[in-house]
Amino acid sequence: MIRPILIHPDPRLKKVCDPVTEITPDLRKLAEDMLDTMYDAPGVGLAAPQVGVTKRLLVMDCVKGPDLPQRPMVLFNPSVTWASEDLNTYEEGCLSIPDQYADVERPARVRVAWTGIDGLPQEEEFEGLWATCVQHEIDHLNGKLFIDYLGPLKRQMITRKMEKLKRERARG
Ligand code: K1U
Ligand code: ZN
Repeated sequence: MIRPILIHPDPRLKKVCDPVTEITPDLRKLAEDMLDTMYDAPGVGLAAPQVGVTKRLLVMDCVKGPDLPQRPMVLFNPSVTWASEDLNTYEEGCLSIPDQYADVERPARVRVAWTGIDGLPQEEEFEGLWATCVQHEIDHLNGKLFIDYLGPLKRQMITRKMEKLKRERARG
């Protein structure tokens, strides 16, 4: 099921999300819906607050190319356990801030620990777009958006554009 994606500014996108204490059938269904919503958008990641659920859950699949097999990933309570000193700059976008892009500098490689959809602990090192995406999504779980890395003028300009977009969408 495709769920509506919240558009910035929205107080739910600024909240520090709550840890998941038990992976219930409702949360498994939410993870499935989030993957459907991410592929439909299309996007390479999605965090639970973007669909209005302020819990520490994200999904991602950074495999690009029509002939490559998908790699849908579901991460409950993800945390960065190690970050490389070398940095990488990527022109990021966000499904909650449509059609706006900006360069963001982040660690080039990160190790991330999380609980899988089967309830088992996992840990993996990510690089390239996967590393950028997992950090962008963990930021969402901490109420942080990629525009928070920009200067105040750029951030304000993008926020005003999003307010206008929301007014236009509300009018229909
Ligand atoms: O969190 C989100 O809003 C999803 C976002 C993730 C992301 C993208 C780029 C860098 C870091 C994090 C997106 O998926 S935006 C859409 C996008 O980048 C994309 C869409 C289709 C194919 C490939 C990329
Ligand atoms: Zn985003």
